[in-house]
This record gives sequence, structure tokens and C-alpha cells, in this order.
Amino acid sequence: MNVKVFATQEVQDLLKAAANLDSDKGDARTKQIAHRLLSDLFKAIDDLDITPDEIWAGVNYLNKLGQDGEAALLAAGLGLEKYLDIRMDAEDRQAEIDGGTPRTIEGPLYVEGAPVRDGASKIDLDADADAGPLVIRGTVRGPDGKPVAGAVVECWHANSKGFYSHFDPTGAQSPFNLRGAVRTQDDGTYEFRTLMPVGYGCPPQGATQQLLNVLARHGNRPAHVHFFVKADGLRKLTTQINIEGDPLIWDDFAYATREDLIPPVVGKSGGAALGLKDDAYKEIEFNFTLTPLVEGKDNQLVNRLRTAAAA
Ligand code: MBD
Ligand code: FE
Repeated sequence: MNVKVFATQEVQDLLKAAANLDSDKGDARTKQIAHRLLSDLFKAIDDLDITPDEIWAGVNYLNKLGQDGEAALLAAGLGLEKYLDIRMDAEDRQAEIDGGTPRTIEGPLYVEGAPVRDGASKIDLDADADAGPLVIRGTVRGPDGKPVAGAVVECWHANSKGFYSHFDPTGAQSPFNLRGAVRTQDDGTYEFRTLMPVGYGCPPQGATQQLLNVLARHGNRPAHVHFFVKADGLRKLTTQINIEGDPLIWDDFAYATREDLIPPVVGKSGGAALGLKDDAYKEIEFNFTLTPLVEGKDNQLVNRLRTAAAA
């Protein structure tokens, strides 16, 4: 088939009707976006001559995606979440906001409600024979370079199987295992005592991996640790660090790696005194620099549906 119908009055009227553009009721912004996305889809169907079989495969794929609860995972894997970061970075450059720790994607596996502790928190609640002890510590600073007391650093990461508590398919982890929050001390410092994570892989039978397979892409991330950093009068930072040396560091299926987010991993001893499971442990120092509010507001605060649980 090689027909072109997109530009016809009939199709243009259909698009307007579907988005209810001729009515002044409904949500104007949703109508605008629905009309544009539907138009872009119709245009693509015409241009690429997408067949009915392909359309129904796509529609049924969306059903599986929802059944699997993987829409946000797919958004990460298709670079949509990274694209939002690229746009926010560009917005910051335009506003001449610089010097902050680079942002990178939140991902779909955050759980709200981790206990907040002062200065330091041991967040490995469950034994994990295959993971060695890890200390992550550093200082939170403001745009002026001065330490920020009372900032809240929240972190979450996977265990030695690449699984996150609350989303662990084996059901093996306690709530909030490897998730925690620390309020910085007067000198701006924070510390997490935890275990070394391993990279995440998409559920092999899930909708996300299904599409990645057809694209001949893998669905794996290098080992990483997520952070939110919040302080009064400054913008919330969403970022991650990668574990140096992971072979997938520059081959992340979610495109979250950035040059400044790969701190050195240093071998240390004295873990016993810190309550770690071995005396030998790894340490990562990672310092955060937050950026100022814009006209008194966090202009890039992201609202999205987040899992919440009681600690
Ligand atoms: C993760 O751990 C993650 O951080 C992202 C972005 C996607 C899937 C799993
Ligand atoms: Fe993650």
C-alpha cells in the first residue's frame, strides 16, 4: 500500500474530533497534547505505511506493558527519562545555573518513607553473603561552596543480585533494605554504611525486555547508587553514582552514566569499628553541590507517582 491520507480534511477533522478541540470543555493542555501525539502517530502510520497487524501488535504490547507495571521502566530504557534530563540541563544553561552536581535519572524503583537518621545510617538490614561492605560518605555544599547542615541525603540501591527491596522478585528483602536517608551534620557531612550493589537487569519475561530483544539491545545497568539531596532554600538534586570498573558503565540501557558521577572506590580497613561485616571494606567519597532556587522556587521539581511505604 502506498496511500497518503494524513493531510485530507477527513483525517484532520477526525484528529480534531478525537481530541475534542472544537469544545471549550475539558483540560486544554491534555487536549493539546493528545491532539499532537495522535497526529504524529497518524502521520507516522502514513509515512511508514504501518500495517494493521503492526498496529494491533503495538496496542497489545501496551496492554502487556501495563499488566507488567513496566511503563516507567520502558521510559528509562527508551531514553525518554534521559531526554527530560537533557532538557533540564539545557534549561539550566540558559538560566546560567552551573556548578552543581550533575543530575541523572531517578528511575522507577524509588520508595518513599525511608527512616531519616542524623549524620550516618546503616542501611543493609538483610544479610547478603555475596556483597562486601561499602561506606559512601561525603559533604553536601551549597552554591557558595559552604557545607550545608541539615540537608537530607536519601539513597537507594540494589543488592548482590541486582534486586531492589520492595521490587525483589524473589521476595527475599525486608522493607527498606538498602534504602535510607541521612540528615547532614553541622559540617555538612553524611555517611551510609551498606553493601556493594550489583547492576540491575530488566525482568527477562517483561514487556520492556521483550521490546529490547527485538531491537537487539540488552536491558542491563551498571552497578549504581541513587540519591535525592534536599536542603531548605536550594533545589532538590536527583542523581546517581556508578561503581567504578563495572564493564557496563558506558553501556547503560537507561543512559544515566555521566563523567562526573563515577567516583573512585578505595579499599580500607577498620570496618569492624564501624559495625561493618568485615574489617576490610570499600569506601566511596562523594560530595554534592546543590543549586539555588530560581525566583524563590525549585523550578525543576519533578512530580511523578512514587511508591510509598511505612518503614
Ligand atoms: C534501575 O535500577 C534503574 O535505576 C533504572 C533507571 C531502571 C531500571 C532499574
Ligand atoms: Fe537503579
